[in-house]
Amino acid sequence: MKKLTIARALRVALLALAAAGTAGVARADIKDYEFKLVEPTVAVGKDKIVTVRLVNKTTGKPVPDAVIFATRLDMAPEGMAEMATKIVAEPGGEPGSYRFKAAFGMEGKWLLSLGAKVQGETGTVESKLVITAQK
Ligand SMILES: [Cu+2]
Repeated sequence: MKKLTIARALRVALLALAAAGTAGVARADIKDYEFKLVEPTVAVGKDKIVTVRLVNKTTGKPVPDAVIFATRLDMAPEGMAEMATKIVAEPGGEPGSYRFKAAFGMEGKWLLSLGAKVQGETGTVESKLVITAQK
């Protein structure tokens, strides 16, 4: 009885390993994707637009239709992680580009944290980008 369970567990593990190997060959890894800021700076004030581009690092191509499920914008780089501002997705932009609208109430470095799902890939892309707000 116990022997049978071990044999079964081993078979499941081997199957999982084989599947992982195949997946690695057949498709890109989620780690191959990254967000990049189109502009590293933004003006201080309300309703400022931040544009990021999602690219496949191995091909250099933009990646459209990603689902952004998490965003946060705060002043962590300035030691003010608690100073967060509202950020909302903004329609428009080229395929592979993603726009957000936010209020930058203070000069300095802001940290934009993004979580996204890419079509056809398992796992999530997580990026932290530093934007400098200036007058
Ligand atoms: Cu601040």
